[in-house]
Amino acid sequence: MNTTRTPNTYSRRFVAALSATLALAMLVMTPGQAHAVDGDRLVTHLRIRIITGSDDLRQASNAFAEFSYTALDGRYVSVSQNMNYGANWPNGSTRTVEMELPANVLYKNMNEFAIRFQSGQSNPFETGDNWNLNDIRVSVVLDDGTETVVVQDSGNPYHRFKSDVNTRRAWAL
Ligand SMILES: [Ca+2]
Repeated sequence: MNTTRTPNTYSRRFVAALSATLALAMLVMTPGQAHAVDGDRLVTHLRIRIITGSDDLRQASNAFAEFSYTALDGRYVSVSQNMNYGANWPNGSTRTVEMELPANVLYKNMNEFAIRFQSGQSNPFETGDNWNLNDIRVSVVLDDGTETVVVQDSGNPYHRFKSDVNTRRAWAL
């Protein structure tokens, strides 16, 4: 007779249903969008959109995107890219920068994204530059072409980079 197997099957179904319910509960409770992405997907590059407020990123100043992650062998890796290469980002402008990443960056192994500001002078008489970041949106582009927002903040300004203080703003990923 298979009467001994029936409860077993039932309980397995029950466990499966319970697991699904718990997984759903986790999805509902987890803030942000991270849960929507399979953590083992590869991140190929970042798409960074920045809106400058009422104080520009002056010519000769530089804004760097910094990204860190844990590599497959456990090393902590940090990469950096100059976003404007000394070009002026005027008041109220929107700029989108693509940042290519090294191979084998897993979505679940991302650690931090940051913007670092370096005040520059286009002539010796200029004082230090300040820069108002009003809006930032960073999305990761995965190996299957899908895109997920991982950083989104805005304000007026959201962050004011000054020549000598508050030169770096970081977000945990
Ligand atoms: Ca400025």
